[in-house]
Amino acid sequence: MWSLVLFLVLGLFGSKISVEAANCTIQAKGNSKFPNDFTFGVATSAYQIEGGWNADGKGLSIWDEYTHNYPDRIKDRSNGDSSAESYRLFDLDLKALKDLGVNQYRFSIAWTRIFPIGHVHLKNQKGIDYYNSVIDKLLANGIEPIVTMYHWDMPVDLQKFGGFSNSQIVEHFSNYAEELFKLFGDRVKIWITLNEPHKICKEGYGLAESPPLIAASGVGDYICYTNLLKAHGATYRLYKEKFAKEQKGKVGISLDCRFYFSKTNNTDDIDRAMQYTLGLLAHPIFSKTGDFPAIVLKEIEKSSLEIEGRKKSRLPSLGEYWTNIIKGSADFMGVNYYTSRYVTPSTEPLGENPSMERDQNYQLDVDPNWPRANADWMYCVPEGLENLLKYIRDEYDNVEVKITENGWPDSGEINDDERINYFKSHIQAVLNAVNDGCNTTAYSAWSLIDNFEWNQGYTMKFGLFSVDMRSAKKERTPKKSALLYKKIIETKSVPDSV
Ligand code: PNW
Repeated sequence: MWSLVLFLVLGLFGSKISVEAANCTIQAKGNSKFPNDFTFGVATSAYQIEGGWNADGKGLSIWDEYTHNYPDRIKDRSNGDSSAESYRLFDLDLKALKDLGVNQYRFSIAWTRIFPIGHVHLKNQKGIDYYNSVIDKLLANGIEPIVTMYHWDMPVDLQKFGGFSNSQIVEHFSNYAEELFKLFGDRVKIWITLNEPHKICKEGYGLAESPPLIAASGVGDYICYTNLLKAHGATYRLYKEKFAKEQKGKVGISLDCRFYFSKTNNTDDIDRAMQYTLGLLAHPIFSKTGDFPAIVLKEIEKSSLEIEGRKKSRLPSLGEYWTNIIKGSADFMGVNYYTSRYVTPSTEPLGENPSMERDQNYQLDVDPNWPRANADWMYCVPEGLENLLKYIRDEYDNVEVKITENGWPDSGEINDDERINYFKSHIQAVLNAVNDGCNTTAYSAWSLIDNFEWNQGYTMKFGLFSVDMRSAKKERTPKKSALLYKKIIETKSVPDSV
């Protein structure tokens, strides 16, 4: 609220806001130190760092297949075949983690490294050995593992049957998760089922921007959300029934979300955009009533029946059984925050009919004074993170939040001052939110090392450590931001200078 008012006031004096925003800063409010039990770490994902795409019996994932079959779709025609080679060189990552002094490390397990065809009856011991060794080395160094079960690398053999568009994925995923609990749950106490359902469903099953390349916006993405929510819910219930008592861990999910500002400070517009993005996943899991947000259910049903003449809503019903399984199915909310937008309702129908864009029917834009990164989607908006955490506090009963990703892309500079400004302002935004009663308990920066940035290949870097992808040794070299982050972790506060 405050920042919205502030923004409006500053908006009247254009010159002032450009100074504020161009520096990518935020005003500090309250206590200058994080609580003692607040933890800091870094995050990565398997396909982006491991390499060893076919090493030691690993099976194929949709990202192996996609990068091999469609090299033109990757900006520099690269792939994750070897990338930073963490499968072979995890000790270099461990050293970097120790140098930073992190409390936790969030990494993901490649499903096909342990179960080459996705089904759990075929196990690959070498893959199990690798993750056992990663987990044991982390723990031996006092670093808590946060394990993501799925960061976009669906086994090809399961994609053949539709991946998240086939409800059988619910059983496959929960079987996989059960094996992970059995194999690693004695030592792993923080689990994340799925990374960024929005990106999985919207880009993979709606816009065909990433594998499995399904172009069915407004239909395929909604089917994907439904199956994905069920897979998550079933996994959570399984953990509670079979493992929680003995293993005493927590299970959550990482949701990607931006904050939406309104130029006219219209809170209904803000809330509607939040419900169509964060709410689509968060409402079924974290609200008291469960199910998709009421406004989304109502509007999509109306368009489907009245405008398109369908028999039922394009947004599949979760039904009472699944609504209850999914409701309350997380011990914490993982939040991946990168940037924000302004939202303005459109007077004309937008996009194709049907499409998610048409359902949402709002225009998105940015403030010209927000500093932009070398990515067309990425602007530095720390107020967005503070507002997002406050929105979650108010909307979802102050559920525990762990920030599981937050970071800034550039071209790989060692003197990465832009990244430094981004981290300083965003970690300050988190502190402001904590000072304002938000139950945020952990922060993981994206990312430990430079890695394969999906369709952007190696042209866009997010690492605190640089990796020369062409060298055989793949040394990890700390950037200036690594020194800053080390200081933040040590002091649990945001320093004025590095
Ligand atoms: C994350 N946004 O996705 C992914 O989880 C990572 O694997 C990836 O490397 C990282 O972002 C950087 O791209 C997001 O526009 C990308 O708000 C963009 C947004 C959110 C999440």
